[in-house]
Amino acid sequence: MVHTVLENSSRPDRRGWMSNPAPAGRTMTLFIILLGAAVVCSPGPGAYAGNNGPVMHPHQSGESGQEPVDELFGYYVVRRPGVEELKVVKGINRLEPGDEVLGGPFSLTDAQAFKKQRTGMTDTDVTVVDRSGGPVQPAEPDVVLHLSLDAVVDGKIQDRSQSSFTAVVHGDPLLVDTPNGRGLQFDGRDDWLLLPADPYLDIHGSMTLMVMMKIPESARSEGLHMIVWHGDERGGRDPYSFFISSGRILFRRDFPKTVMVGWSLWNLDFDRYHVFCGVHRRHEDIFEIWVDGELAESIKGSGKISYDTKRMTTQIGAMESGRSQHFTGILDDVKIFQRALTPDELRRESLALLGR
Ligand SMILES: [Ca+2]
Ligand SMILES: [Ca+2]
Repeated sequence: MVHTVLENSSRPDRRGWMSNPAPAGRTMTLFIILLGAAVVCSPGPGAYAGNNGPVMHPHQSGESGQEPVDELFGYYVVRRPGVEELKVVKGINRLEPGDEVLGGPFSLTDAQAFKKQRTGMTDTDVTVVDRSGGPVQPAEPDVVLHLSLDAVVDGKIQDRSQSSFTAVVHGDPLLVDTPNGRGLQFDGRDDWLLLPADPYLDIHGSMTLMVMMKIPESARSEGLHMIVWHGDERGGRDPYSFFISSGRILFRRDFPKTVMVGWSLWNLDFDRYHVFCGVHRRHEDIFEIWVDGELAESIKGSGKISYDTKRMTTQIGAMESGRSQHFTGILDDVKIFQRALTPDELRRESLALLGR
């Protein structure tokens, strides 16, 4: 069923949305069918274990300087049976039977633009519609995880990003009032959250970690406090981690050669909530720490993750499945983006969390 519909659909050329579909679209469509079939036929969440990982478009990383959008995790614009508005779907494995793919894979921004353009075309084709409505809602930039930590239901926390993950709560972190509704207070002993192994969180390229939190003054001098960790049982093989150690906040990636950027918490106002970001700009080989929307530290560093990461999980507030580095303090919001946010976006997102 999926196959029939996809075969009938055309895949517009990335550089010419308005033009007629190029002949190459046919090949691409077939490729999507094959890839789609492979994903659809694979059993359950472990589907990626035996595969070769994301397939990149060799020509998409070209002239524009934009990062490549891969077939598995890019955004697609689809017409879904029974749904009037065109839909933007993230990831080819989220296509549903009957979906007609109009374009993709795109970055989120491109997908929104494409959707808008197609919607406009349909309107003029069919009937004249007054389009003097409000401004276009800005799209949230490639966020793959957003835990607002406002509620815990049956020991679980719902992710608010398009990924719709469920985080499992371990221990008994306390729900407390925070600037953004509520947050979770971790006791530093046995409280932590587990997210599933999923390709969305298995980020190898550019990324942004963003956390709004309040930490006790003791963090200035003592202890190891894990905030966000991605890894498995192997030491020194952590694709990303964000933590406090010896009075510094650190963003680290093991390639496996470690690259780490840190910033001293010595002068931090511990009575307030702060937004910390760890950013990796792969194309520029830069690692950054941002504090409350300002660049605090940056270093040059590069590497390509050279080990298997497919079964790795993401954990909040501890590492190694809750065996070490328990976080002490309050987490209000945790966000992960699968690209490096621009300085403007970092400022805007941080200040929005801080309510300024
Ligand atoms: Ca919150
Ligand atoms: Ca506890």
